Amino acid sequence: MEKKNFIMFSLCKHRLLTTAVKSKSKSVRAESNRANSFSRAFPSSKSLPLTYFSSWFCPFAHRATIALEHHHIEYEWVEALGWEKQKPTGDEEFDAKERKDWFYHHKSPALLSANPLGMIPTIQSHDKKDVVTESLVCVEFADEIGGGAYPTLLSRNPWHAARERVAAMNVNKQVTSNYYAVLVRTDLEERAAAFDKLVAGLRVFASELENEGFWGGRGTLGFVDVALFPYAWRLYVLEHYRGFNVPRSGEMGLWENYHSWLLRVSALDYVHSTLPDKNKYLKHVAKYANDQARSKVGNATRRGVSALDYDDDIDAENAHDNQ
Ligand SMILES: N[C@@H](CCC(=O)N[C@@H](CS)C(=O)NCC(=O)O)C(=O)O
Repeated sequence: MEKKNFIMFSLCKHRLLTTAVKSKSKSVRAESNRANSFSRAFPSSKSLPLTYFSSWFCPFAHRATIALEHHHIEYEWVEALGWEKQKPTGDEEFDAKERKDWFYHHKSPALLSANPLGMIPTIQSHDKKDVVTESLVCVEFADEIGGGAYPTLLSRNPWHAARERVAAMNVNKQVTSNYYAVLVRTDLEERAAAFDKLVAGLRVFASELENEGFWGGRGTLGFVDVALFPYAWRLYVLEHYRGFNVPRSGEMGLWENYHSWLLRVSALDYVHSTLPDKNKYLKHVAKYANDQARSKVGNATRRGVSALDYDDDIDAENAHDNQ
């Protein structure tokens, strides 16, 4: 049903990255009646795909990908972030004898022109006039342009939707930021404390699961599920690098419910097709686990604040510290 073409674009450092252009076939769109609703939402860009700056490894972007796929929204995927090892040039304001194996992001020029912060996910309109950033906002955006052929991820009931937004913010606070803390912090006790907080966050999430459904008793995938899933799916890396395991069972079936939810979401066709290769992702995460990653979330976590509290001005100063 889906066709993937590959185009190339050149990066600022004259590098080349492969960019997957992903689009839904016309028949799928006809089937879902989405074309009509799409043209209602975007009268000037009728059936022209969105540009989706993303990256195969990014759990934040994974949220946006799932939301776009859920609604069968047509998009062009631009693989916009890469990594490169940098050696000191001698001009740095730190001792060039320090380690030389830090990884920095290089970014597609098109991403930087759409979003000067160079963050993904970033969704850009076909005419390049509008952009959407921030993963949770991208998920809501997908709901808004989805056209109604598929259930919205955020409840239509404003009371429920408000509760879901708060729960998703808690996922960020309790799970997302502690995921990075467990990987990046070097103090063993801090790592263990961060993992306990992460498990506490999963417990709060799982307390809203029923046997067969999704968060909050929904019958279909929802906003809070999408907020957590990319992290929940990636927790095997904490077992691998740190030896920390999410409980398999206990607490009156809470953990069994949690794991069956994880399997249920992973098994949805349109989610399954978005999962990265497990070994490839493990290798990618080694940069974080070995204190080599110099990304915004990595730098903020090393500074001892939430991964989401990145601040380029402060973090640029600390970027070369090992702690
Ligand atoms: N708060 C953002 C965080 C997104 C984020 O940190 N994305 C990472 C990739 S996983 C990024 O774009 N990093 C660029 C950088 O570190 O310069 C969101 O929810 O979308």
